[in-house]
Amino acid sequence: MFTSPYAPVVIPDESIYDYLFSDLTEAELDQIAIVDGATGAPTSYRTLVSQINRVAAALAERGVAAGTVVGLLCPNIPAFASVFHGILRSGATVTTVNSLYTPGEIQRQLEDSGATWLMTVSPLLAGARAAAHAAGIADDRVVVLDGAPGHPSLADLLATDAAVPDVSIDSATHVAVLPFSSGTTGRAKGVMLSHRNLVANVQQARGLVGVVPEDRVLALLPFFHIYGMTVLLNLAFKQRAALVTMAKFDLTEFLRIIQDERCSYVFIAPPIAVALAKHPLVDSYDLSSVHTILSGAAPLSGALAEAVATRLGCRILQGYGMTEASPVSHLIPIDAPEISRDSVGVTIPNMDCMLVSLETGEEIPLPSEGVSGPGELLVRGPNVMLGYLGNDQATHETIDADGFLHTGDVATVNAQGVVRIVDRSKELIKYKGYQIAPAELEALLLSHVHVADVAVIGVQDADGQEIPKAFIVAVSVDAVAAEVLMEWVAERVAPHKKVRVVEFIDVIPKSASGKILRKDLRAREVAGA
Ligand code: 4UU
Repeated sequence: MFTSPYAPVVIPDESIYDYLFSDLTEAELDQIAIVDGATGAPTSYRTLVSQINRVAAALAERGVAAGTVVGLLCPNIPAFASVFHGILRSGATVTTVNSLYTPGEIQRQLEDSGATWLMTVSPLLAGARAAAHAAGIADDRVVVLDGAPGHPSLADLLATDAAVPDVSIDSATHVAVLPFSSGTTGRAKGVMLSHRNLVANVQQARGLVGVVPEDRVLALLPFFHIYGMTVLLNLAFKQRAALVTMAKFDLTEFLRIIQDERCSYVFIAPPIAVALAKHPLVDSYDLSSVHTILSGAAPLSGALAEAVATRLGCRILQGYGMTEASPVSHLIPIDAPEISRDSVGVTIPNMDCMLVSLETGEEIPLPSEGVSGPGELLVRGPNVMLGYLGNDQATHETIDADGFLHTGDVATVNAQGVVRIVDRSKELIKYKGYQIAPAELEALLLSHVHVADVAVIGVQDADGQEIPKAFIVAVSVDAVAAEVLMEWVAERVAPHKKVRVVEFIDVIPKSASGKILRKDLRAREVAGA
């Protein structure tokens, strides 16, 4: 076993609201909490906290309470912060939905999470309403933040004069959020994260991330995903920094906002590093305000990290984690230039780790010098989820009797405790840092009349980024063109889940028990390349 080189931190036993906002000083209340990147409009901590409390009061007045699950389908706009924390303050649970989801995908998450309310914005209303109706949620429980006829709006909620509900939250057991993740196998499942999980992860990571009150943090990564939720929405507020929101990625707008809003700390996923290293547009903007970039959610090569740091004249860090760990478990700390940018840094405080051999399941010892052999990374700590909602089997397959979360990632560790992610043993595919569950695409493709069998794996594109590829057994030779199948899938899934390469194959390699042998397909892919 190995642990953090840092001393443990104290994790307060309180709700995420109390942890983040209850001790704001008068001076801090006047600071800017969040800026709308599109318009430059600022919101102070005072206004933010007031809105959170009024949303909580208005929801409680309408019967929302502990046990209620509220879906939140909203891009990164300042109002996200008010309603996200308002829902939590009411004692209810938030399930954050990817704002690019199709109506079918939204409906599935609403149903799987047991949501009885949905909050969204008017540009997403058509799909949101269709999904809500299909999931049995009536219009008076579909809040349209910016207003729409027949629906409550954020202004309606803020107009309440009801008192903030007095909810008692047992932080260790009260489910705060239900983000969805496929984990090591199968389809997306609701990940039960408690208030304590969320508090813990900010407390564990904040010192190493090093965001300070003076920072202006670019909030481009979506708040609905655990990276944006913990590291932007929660950690930046705890540090009393200002978040600058960006609702959707566009390179020109990204560069303009950094320049005009003088952003100092930018959190990214690796594809943005590719753009920052290579794109000519980058030279047309003044990015001198940026002192640090942190990349996470997918592998970042050391060479790419160096290229970004050199071009921008800033520091680059890498973080690693997963939804099931709230998410952070490893970070390159802000003040550790000696740690290789090829690595994901060291274990954060209050966590234990272990590497186990993929072949034997035996523990791989921490080397006294040099680097260990590769093994599956297991992590344990106060940020590890309570479990998957309504799926004890998946929970027990993922968290073992000793409390270790099996990440499905293959890592090495050196004598200094620096961890490198070298491979992935689970099914999961990451496209631009977003999850794709192969099982979901396989089930969809199998429902196509011309598809007899299918397996989907992640392969690398020319920039070294991961894309999903489908190996397809057609019902008959030349039954269907690859483009037709890709188009058919694209019409049914969120853009990040599109199948980007198709190869027809005679038979899908499977084990005796019928499991797809993904490693054989990966080996075939590597041999082909
Ligand atoms: C190689 O993507 C995330 C969490 C991202 C995160 C965590 C801590 C970003 C910054 C930070 O400081 O969660 P999920 O659940 O969407 O995806 C989890 C999976 C991991 O199991 C791993 O396979 O995403 C992959 N992953 C990484 N892989 C996440 N970060 C990395 C990384 N290198 N740095």
